[in-house]
Amino acid sequence: MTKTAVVTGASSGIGAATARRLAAEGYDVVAGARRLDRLEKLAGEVPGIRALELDVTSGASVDAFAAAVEHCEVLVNNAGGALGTETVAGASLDDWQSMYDTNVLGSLRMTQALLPKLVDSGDGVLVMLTSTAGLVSYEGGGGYCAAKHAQTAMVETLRLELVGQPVRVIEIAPGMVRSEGFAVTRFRGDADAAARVYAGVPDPLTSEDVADAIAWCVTRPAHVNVDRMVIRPRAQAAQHKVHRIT
Ligand code: 8X3
Repeated sequence: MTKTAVVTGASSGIGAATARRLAAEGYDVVAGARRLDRLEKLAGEVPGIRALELDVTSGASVDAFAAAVEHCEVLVNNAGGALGTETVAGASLDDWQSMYDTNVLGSLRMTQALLPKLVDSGDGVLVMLTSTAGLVSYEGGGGYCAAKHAQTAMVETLRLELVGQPVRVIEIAPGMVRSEGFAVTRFRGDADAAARVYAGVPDPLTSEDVADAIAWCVTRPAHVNVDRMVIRPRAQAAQHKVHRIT
């Protein structure tokens, strides 16, 4: 029986790259996202990917999605993102609420919906896409850092709670990734501001680099749990220590 991998937020960036990569590894991939047109394009290009509409902020959508997944060996909780760069003092409550709902509660909804199938598979893998923003904080990143720290806490808790059950719990924490859309969304569509994030940085990570890391962790033997993989470009030694060529 071919194993099934579910990837959320699969219409672009790390999610799309992960869907492609896991399909290449031989999984049946169920790719979920709100933008069905993009998902269907991806599914049309890559054999082994099925497109299924998914809004991780909606319990009804998550339930319908999970009901359409017969069995599940891998769940990649990737959907999420950053909104805004305001200080804590100046931040919008709506932005914080939205980031918490997508990154944290979205992952929680998906985990609750598919965990029984991961357990039933006898060799399940749950991957949580956090960020280096889940490990350290930085100015202007308050809401995103808070949400990512919450996901880090969730994945650590889950690993404790699931010990003894046949499910690996893996956290992938990328640093600077030049992925389609991430910075543009954060800067509310300002492409110039988004481009400045990566200005002069030789070779930020790509979505494919992160997908490669995910695929490596997922395809280890069942007894090997990579608890957390922190992955940054060589040019980023730490959150604030970035080499730029000017
Ligand atoms: C993205 C990494 O540095 O923009 O998750 O917070 S950072």
